[in-house]
Amino acid sequence: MSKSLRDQQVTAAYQIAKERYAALGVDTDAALRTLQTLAISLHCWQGDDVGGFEDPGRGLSGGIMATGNYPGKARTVAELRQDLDKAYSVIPGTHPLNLHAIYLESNTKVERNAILPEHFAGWVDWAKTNHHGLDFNPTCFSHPLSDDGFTLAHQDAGVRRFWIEHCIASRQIGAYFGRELGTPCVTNIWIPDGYKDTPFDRKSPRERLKASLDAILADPISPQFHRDAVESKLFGIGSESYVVGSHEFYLGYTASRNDVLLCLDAGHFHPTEGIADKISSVLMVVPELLLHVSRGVRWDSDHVVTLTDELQAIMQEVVRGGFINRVHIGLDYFDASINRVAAWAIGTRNALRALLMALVEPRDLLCQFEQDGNHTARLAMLEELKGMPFGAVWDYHCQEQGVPVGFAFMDEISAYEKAVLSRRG
Ligand code: RNT
Ligand code: ZN
Repeated sequence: MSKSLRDQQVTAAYQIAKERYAALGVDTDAALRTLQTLAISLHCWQGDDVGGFEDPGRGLSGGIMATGNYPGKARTVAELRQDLDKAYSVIPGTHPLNLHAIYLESNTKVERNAILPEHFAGWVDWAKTNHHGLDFNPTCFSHPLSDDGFTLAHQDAGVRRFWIEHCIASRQIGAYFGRELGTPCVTNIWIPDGYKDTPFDRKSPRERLKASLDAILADPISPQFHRDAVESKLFGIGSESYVVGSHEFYLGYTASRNDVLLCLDAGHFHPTEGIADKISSVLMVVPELLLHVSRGVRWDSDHVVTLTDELQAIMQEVVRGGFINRVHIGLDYFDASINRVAAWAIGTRNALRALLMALVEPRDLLCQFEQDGNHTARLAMLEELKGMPFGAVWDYHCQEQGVPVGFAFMDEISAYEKAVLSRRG
């Protein structure tokens, strides 16, 4: 089929979909205008299995794990950027990149507590060229001083101090990103600290973590440039019995301060526990949220994001609650068993599709049904919406944004695999 014929079909399908939605009081053009402004922070670490460039020989630790050895992993910062450029080229919209401290550039070894903005200047140049922001994370794992499973909550004051300094240096880098790129950087602290087996004392590590966080966050940075976030977890590999930074710990901590974002990772709760219903609850007491959109499968929390009910529920809550300006959305998964560029594209496109599906809900109608106590009509409408032609709206959006429509994005990624990825040793 010729491109112009395909374009005509996509446009014709959109016109029909637009009318179907208009009949429910939904303006799809307006929904697409909103979608265009929404940002999903792409996680750099999908590109190289959370390896980074600090010490390429060092394995991943901290209770997280990328399994698989699909060929073509990025081995250098140039390769990672090249792969990211490819991924961004098949995703509609403008989206920040989320970096970890181990993705620094330096000719000599730099201790984690000595990282500086200059080590990330190359990333800033690249982000400027691509007109998007950067987010950041201190890397409190994959390091000799985290090998016993503790960092900010470590018993040893010297070890704690090292990680406190690393987190302070990370905030400075985040502030530099925000100033340079004109859009605030979210710097998210996640630590692996916890015990494999049942602890006797659950309190002391939490007291130490609180004191460490207070020290890290002591100097305020203008929210115009920078936001802090903290991420909880229920358990990890090697911290099955106790995690210091639990959900209650960080919810309480962020609620008590009002200047730190709470990060909810979709894979960090009980296997059947979703984060969607937490959004409107925690936003009663915390100013803003960071979401790590991920997909838990059994005990693992980091599968490529698919268009699940849970993903849709998360985005519905963000949109329905009017929380678009209070929720920062990022991705967090690492799959080394498939084409890594495709993994970025699939997950990001799904997150955007779920946002679009939420944006084309007939809000007024559903609110009216609910106000009237007409729970039958509410149920019937919510079920009928599942058959509405949002796919035609999404395809049209991709076409208008100049990115591949439908499965065609895989043609580009397959060609890239052949031309670039398969030639990497
Ligand atoms: C780990 C956390 C954390 C990491 C990244 C690499 O369980 O989810 O966000 O995935 O920092
Ligand atoms: Zn996470």
